[in-house]
Amino acid sequence: MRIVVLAGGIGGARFLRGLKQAAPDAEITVIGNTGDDIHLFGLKVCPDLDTVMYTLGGGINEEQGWGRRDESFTVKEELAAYGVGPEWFGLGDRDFATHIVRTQMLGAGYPLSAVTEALCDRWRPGVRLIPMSDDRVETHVAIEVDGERRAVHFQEYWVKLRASVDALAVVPVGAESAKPAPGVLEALAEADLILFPPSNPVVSIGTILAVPGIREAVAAAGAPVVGLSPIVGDAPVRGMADKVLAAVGVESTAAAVARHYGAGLLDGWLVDTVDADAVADVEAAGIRCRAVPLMMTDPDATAAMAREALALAGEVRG
Ligand code: FO1
Repeated sequence: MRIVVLAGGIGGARFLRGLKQAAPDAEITVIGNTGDDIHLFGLKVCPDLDTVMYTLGGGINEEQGWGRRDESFTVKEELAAYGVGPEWFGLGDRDFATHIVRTQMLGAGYPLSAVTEALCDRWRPGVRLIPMSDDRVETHVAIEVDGERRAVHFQEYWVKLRASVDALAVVPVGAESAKPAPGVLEALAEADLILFPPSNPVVSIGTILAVPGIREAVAAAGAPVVGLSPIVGDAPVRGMADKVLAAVGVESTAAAVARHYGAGLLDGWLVDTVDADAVADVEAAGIRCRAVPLMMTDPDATAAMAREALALAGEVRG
């Protein structure tokens, strides 16, 4: 069975671990968000691609959900000693090696998709990880500080500011002229199932869908499209998704996110049992909906969620 997953960072990566457990024989292709990418110290950092690669490859810092386990920060300390910032983004020594290899290969002319494939040769994530595009796309957030409006890089908004100020707009800079990376459209066309994991619907899945051709390919795909709500009980399970949802005028509820994607994209939507009252609303929008436990408390719970998504896909396909 060929499954394609549009994934962002932590939520998407954790879900993929459960999906692999639930469907061990499936051929899984992950279309990874690159809007979070940031250039630091002359290096290109791809947080969402690395979170998927490290999580499925066994190198992730489990508590954080990002970065490497058994990490040290000597290089970071030395950079700070030179007064070279930013200090608010925690790059560890082991993680630096990934960014050095990536930047070296990009500098040698390899596209990001080839670089990602090479990095995955080491990590063996057990899925095919393709960036949404080989072209540069960077999500910027418009905020207002001291009465003046300015745009900050997503990572500055997310990590430095902790999303403490309202996001007035979220802009995937460069998306309009980006092309899907090689293999992305083919994977969507050939998929037996397309999944939207509980990633951020705006800055992760929304950014992937903003690359011209990808939203259309998902909508036109013969495969059923099933999503899992990242919002449980009117609040994001993790992160500050509600902040960026507000920026695009979507209220922070499981039903609102389903409607945001729309019946043109989604065939099925899973909400958590606490949001069972949202099922009728989602079904009224033309999207088949079921209420099941959606907390990824451990790999078995996540695998159960993935099985529910597979079951719902069978229902809508039927
Ligand atoms: N998130 C934080 O909250 N603080 C950090 O210092 C931080 C550093 C970092 C370094 C590498 C990397 O791949 C991810 C990192 N993240 C950090 C997480 C990152 O902001 C998020 O994973 C995504 O961009 C949003 O999903």
